Amino acid sequence: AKEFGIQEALTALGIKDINQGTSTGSNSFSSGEVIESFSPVDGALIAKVKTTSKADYEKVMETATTAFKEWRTKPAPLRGEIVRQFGDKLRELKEPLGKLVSYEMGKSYQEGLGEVQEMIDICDFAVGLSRQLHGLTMHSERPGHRMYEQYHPLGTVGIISAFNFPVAVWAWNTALAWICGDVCIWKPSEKTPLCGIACQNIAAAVFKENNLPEGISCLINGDYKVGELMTNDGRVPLISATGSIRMGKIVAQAVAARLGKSLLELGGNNAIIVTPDADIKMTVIGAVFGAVGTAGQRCTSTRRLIIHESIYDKVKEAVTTAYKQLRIGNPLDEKNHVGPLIDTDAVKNYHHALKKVVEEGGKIIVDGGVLEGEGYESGCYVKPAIAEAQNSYKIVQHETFGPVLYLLKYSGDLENAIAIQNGVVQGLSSAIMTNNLREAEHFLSTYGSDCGIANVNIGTSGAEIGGAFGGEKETGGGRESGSDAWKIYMRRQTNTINYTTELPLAQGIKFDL
Ligand code: UN1
Repeated sequence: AKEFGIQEALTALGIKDINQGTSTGSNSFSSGEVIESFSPVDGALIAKVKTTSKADYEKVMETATTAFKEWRTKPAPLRGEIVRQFGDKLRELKEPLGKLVSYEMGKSYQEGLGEVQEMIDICDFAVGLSRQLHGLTMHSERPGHRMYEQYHPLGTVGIISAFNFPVAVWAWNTALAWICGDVCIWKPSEKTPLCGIACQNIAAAVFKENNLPEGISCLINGDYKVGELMTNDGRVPLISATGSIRMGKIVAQAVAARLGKSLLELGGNNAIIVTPDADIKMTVIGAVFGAVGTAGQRCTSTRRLIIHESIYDKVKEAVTTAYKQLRIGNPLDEKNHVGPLIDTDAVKNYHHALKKVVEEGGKIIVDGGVLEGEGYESGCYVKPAIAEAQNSYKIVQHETFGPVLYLLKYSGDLENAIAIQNGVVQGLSSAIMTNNLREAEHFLSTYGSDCGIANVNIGTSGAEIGGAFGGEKETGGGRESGSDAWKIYMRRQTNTINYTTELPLAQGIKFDL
């Protein structure tokens, strides 16, 4: 890590004493047990971080609640100005933060930088939005009455994020929540706690420079038990949770039991349909980046290629040839395409998938395996694998967070491919590769893809922040980031004002005294 300037990056991000238990910002309340963060890049212990106890959590909540009382009174465009400054700080720190993401999580440095770019982009988006939190006006049915709606801040937003996008997902939520007038409490993944601390430091500096309470952004650390403090807490009106379907079901039930709101961003099982009219070169780029980018650990990663039988062999050949060119190794070294998986548990899940697909009758056509030897000491580097399979296999129905791509064959019409594509419980991202207008429009129609994201001649991953991001079915139904996703961070109020001296009732009801 030394030669890639990790120590300098940590210093730039205000992270000191990393082996002493880092406590910064609102996290200074942390007094619980210590968690350790190991880099999957070289296996080194990079941090010990104190977790948040129940008593610490109460203090964090108090800080957030007090901060909210002040923050909600600031005009939204002023809140936008604060987010603008936060975005500027991210521009300054893009390289060190991108490096930390790469080192703590294991994605390529390019993708680490890309993740910070998503943060910067959502800040810009939120700044503009801070002058556009529009409600409608309606015509009242009563004379001398005016009716309109306004959007008010909700209060404290709880954010639970996953290791695979350790900084961007927080920013999508927080940039919008902040301009909406909310304060945030964030529980980052216990696998990437330093990324959380780095982001908290950046936000805290901006609030301090503006004489604003740091509690506008709060951090809590630990595993799911710390998350449960928020999901069960009636003082947190909205929980935005990103992670597995299993986690999402638990969170959704806890939040629903207290009639809170949840925004769920759960698993995907994303497919690209390759029709006889596909451009093969584009298909290969989209499919390979989608399947091996972030070592297959994006919720938008391409898991299934659904290929028409007439071009099946050609596509199979082109994709397997491309796999031979992949360089696996230290993600900070820009000549490598694929970095490590997050930890050795993830390696086990990857092995399990390769074993299962064969047991169910599939055929491995690009071999997997763990890499050993110099540079691979962490035990987390695996070879991206490809298997020929059937959509009905249990393992194909399941999201394995790793670089395993399934090739599925379809025959006949496009509707057969769409039935396969939709024939899973998840509904996040989907794509079709075709130059045929009829096929493209069919895929996007009401009887086409059932996913939250449906692309034409683009892969399944790498969505832009300007659109609403999320999916249907067991993906959880939430929408984050662009479009009108901001509305979930606010409460809507309908206001009717009578400016006459009479009090006529609605629906023409007579009530004379
Ligand atoms: C995730 O994997 O949780 O569309 C988010 C993409 C990225 C975001 C992925 N913009 O692949």
